[in-house]
Amino acid sequence: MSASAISEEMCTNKDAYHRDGFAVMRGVFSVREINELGALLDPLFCNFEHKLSRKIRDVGALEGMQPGSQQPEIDRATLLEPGLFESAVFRKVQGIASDVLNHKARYVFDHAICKMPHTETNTVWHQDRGYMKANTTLDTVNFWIPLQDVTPENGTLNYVPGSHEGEFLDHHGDSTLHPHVLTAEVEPENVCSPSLEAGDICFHHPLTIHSAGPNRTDRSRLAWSVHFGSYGRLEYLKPANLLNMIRKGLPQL
Ligand SMILES: O=C(O)CCC(=O)C(=O)O
Repeated sequence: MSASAISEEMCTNKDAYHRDGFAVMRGVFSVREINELGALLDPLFCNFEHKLSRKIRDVGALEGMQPGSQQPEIDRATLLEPGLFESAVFRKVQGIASDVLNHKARYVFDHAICKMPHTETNTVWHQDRGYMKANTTLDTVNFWIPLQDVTPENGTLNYVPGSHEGEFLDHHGDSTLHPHVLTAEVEPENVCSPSLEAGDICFHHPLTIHSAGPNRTDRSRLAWSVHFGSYGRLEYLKPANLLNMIRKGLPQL
């Protein structure tokens, strides 16, 4: 898709984003651009069981299952492969994020999640803000970039439309989940699960409630998530968050 076609479509997408808390953009990347992204991400998942760390885990490999066999995840894949910052996908998505934020978009965070073939692992209901420290607000826009077609059968995202207008929910762990995973108690009546082709993207607000189901197909389902904000990595230290940290640190008077 050309830059001018993207900006034309952007008005509609911004309206959808503000109304629903998420938007879908179709045909953003060429096959070549998606292949370039795959060539950077795929090697990071090799020998996965030898790479485990605080940022690298398999949230589905419970009860003795082999790490890497269910839902391997890598936080800040860009630390392992800085070439991701130079990719066409990153550059285009940063441009779209600037349009959504009405401000130059700076990188805040990224993670890559692979649902292996026939994994029953769910990405449980959450708001992305649930993974932030309490009282930390991030005014980011969070992109989800699948590297192949996605449908409910292989674990596309499920969104609760309009949930970004609601409250920040309590997030907690659960004895049936990997220790990294946090979830919110929700019983949504209305869920939207967009089917996308490789080259399409979704983006959502940090308070939008979402999840993703198992992968019931023979192919793995890889997606790269990238978050952008006006303050970049300093988003965590913006004045509102610093004030909260200071308040929390002060003794009760
Ligand atoms: O890829 C997934 O399964 C979930 C991704 C997600 O929840 C996110 O990027 O916010």
